[in-house]
Amino acid sequence: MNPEPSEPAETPEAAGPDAAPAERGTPVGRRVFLGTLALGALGVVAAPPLQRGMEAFLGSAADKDPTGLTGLLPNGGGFRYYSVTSSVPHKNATNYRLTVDGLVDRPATYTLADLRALPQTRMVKDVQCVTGWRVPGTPFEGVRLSALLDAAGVHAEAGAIRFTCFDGAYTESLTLAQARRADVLVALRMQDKDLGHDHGGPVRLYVAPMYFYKSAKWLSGITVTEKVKPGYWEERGYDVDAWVGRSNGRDDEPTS
Ligand SMILES: Nc1nc2c(c(=O)[nH]1)N[C@H]1C(S)=C(S)[C@@H](COP(=O)(O)O)O[C@H]1N2
Ligand SMILES: [Mo]
Repeated sequence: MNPEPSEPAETPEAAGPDAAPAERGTPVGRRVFLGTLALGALGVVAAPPLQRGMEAFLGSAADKDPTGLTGLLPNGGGFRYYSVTSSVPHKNATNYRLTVDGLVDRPATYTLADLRALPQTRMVKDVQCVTGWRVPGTPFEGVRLSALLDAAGVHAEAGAIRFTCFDGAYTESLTLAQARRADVLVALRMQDKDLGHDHGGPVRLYVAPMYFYKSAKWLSGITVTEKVKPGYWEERGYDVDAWVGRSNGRDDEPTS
């Protein structure tokens, strides 16, 4: 699998690991045209689950925006919306829960209020997607993952973390050493605002030194395991160790 589609028209993004059944916020310009071509090619090249997701997205987008131009407007932030599912339940302070379990002494379930009550860390670093787009100087704020791991009491034989999401499909992984880095957050805020639904709110992972696919949105589970189990895109060809500029055949400037 080519980890770096050079142009969507030649290598539709839907065929690559960043295939986005619902991608919005594409900056106006050449990519808009190419992106539109890529959408046109989808029916031919997409795997059936992605195709279903795209059809669902196009259907719902058309309901709200008969001009079809919503997806072509700049979103002001340079981010693109990605989800591997066609819809994701909305969670808020009332019904959001994050579980920490697996090889730990003290499994725990956190509400949003619980997470907000813990010490918060703010970092400003670049975001880099493996398909090429980059958003410089993005503030993220939340609880260090290492703090949640320390609170849980990780067993000596543990070596990795598995992340699960309330979209019901996406997964990610880190080694325990990566997970303990000070620049890995369970993020509650992004761009100095509470994380909105589209960016994975109310809680997403933020792995600053790695390509953005590691930063699982709609985070609902942190399971301590013995070994790394590759995540959603990693099972589909992306590098498990996703250091920016040192993986996936790319040479981007490091983000931190
Ligand atoms: N649950 C979930 N998390 C996810 C993804 C996804 O599809 N589902 N996509 C990943 C990829 S490839 C990127 S580039 C970023 C996109 O984040 P954004 O939608 O906030 O721009 O989320 C990452 N986390
Ligand atoms: Mo991505």
